[in-house]
Amino acid sequence: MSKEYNVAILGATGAVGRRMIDQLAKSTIPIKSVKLLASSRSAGTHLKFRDQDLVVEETTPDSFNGIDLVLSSAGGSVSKKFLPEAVKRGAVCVDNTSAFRMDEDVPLVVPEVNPEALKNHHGIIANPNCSTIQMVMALEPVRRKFGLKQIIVSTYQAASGAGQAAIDELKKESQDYLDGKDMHEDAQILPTKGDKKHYPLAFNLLPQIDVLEDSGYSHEEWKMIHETKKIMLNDMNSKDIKVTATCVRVPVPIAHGESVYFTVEDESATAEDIMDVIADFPGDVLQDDIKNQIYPQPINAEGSRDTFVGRIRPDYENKGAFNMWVVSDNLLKGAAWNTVENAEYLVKMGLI
Ligand code: 25A
Ligand code: L14
Repeated sequence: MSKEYNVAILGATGAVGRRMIDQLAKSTIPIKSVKLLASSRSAGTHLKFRDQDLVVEETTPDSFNGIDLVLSSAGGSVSKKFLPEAVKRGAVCVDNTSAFRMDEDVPLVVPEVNPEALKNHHGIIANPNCSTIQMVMALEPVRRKFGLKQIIVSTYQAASGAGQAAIDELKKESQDYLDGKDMHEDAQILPTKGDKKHYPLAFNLLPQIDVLEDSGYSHEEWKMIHETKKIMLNDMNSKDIKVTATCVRVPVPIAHGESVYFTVEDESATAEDIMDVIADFPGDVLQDDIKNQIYPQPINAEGSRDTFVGRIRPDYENKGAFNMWVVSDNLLKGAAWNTVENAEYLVKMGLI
């Protein structure tokens, strides 16, 4: 009989954790048991896994006794505290936070793009940032066929990237704005929880995601640059593809958009060629029919595991250069689904 796994979800009550429960329920992983872990705030909460009623438990190191697989999304500091404890107890962890992504011995994996990297794991596998995942999903087929020289990306990121509380904040601000009330007091989390100032997102745009660094870039922009290089080139500082990013929060609850400008090595590539390789790539859906006004939109991407790509067009003033528009559900392919998909690959590849 094939092995069945004891699975724990750390951060089970969050925006990502709840979707992990759902994605795990739909996955091909043979499951013996599921344990839901969160902070003391949520202990005692009842949540469903398939038709089982489960009670959320407060996380302690011993929560991981007997666990084979951990899926985690409770913030970087929680992962740093608990995942080494889980590994010590024999578990393999797929972590959705930024805690371990840049560690040498931690694979950073989008299964369609670099599944082989999973073989090098030492107990922890990192899930990339949501914005990075959907960008490399769109660009990897292009890189494989035509080579990539440079990427210039601007993001249009949904509030849910900052968790369930940020979605709630956006809704409250929107209602207050429509009611003619001041919404500045509603802003408690965005642009980023840990920072000194908070600004309303409703009817607004915030060009800050995560903390701003002395370099002038936000940490989210830094992550997009270095994670892309680690995933595509296995070297976070590689110079083989030039990458730069501007990350902007927009008042959309779920699903990120990205305007991606890129240049390819093979300058004979046409926009139609780019469309063809993207359409053939597993997990990508080409939505590019300008005659019929078809292009990707966040409200249509919400709830789907796919990455949607459209508006592919050449830069007529530069050879081998293109623009495109990429949309995906940041809580699914950007987080919960990519995490569960990594776990499916670990099982399929015999790596747990
Ligand atoms: O900046 P950091 O530290 O990296 O944190 C990142 C945060 O962003 C989310 C996630 O928030 C995370 O906490 N996140 C991370 N990666 C993400 C991604 N790729 C991402 N979001 C989108 N895309 P979250 O709110 O969605 O989920 C947080 C989960 O972590 C649990 N948790 C927190 N501290 C913990 C812990 N688990 C174990 N030990 C700890 N010390 C957290 O559980 C949740 O499951 P919880 O018990 O704290 O309760 C969550 C419940 O409370 C509600 N809630 C959230 N915020 C507030 C709130 N209620 C009142 N006031 C609030 N401010 C939620 O609705 C939920 O029911
Ligand atoms: O690095 O606030 O995975 O939108 C992804 C969501 C960082 C924060 C990560 C957000 C997080 C980001």
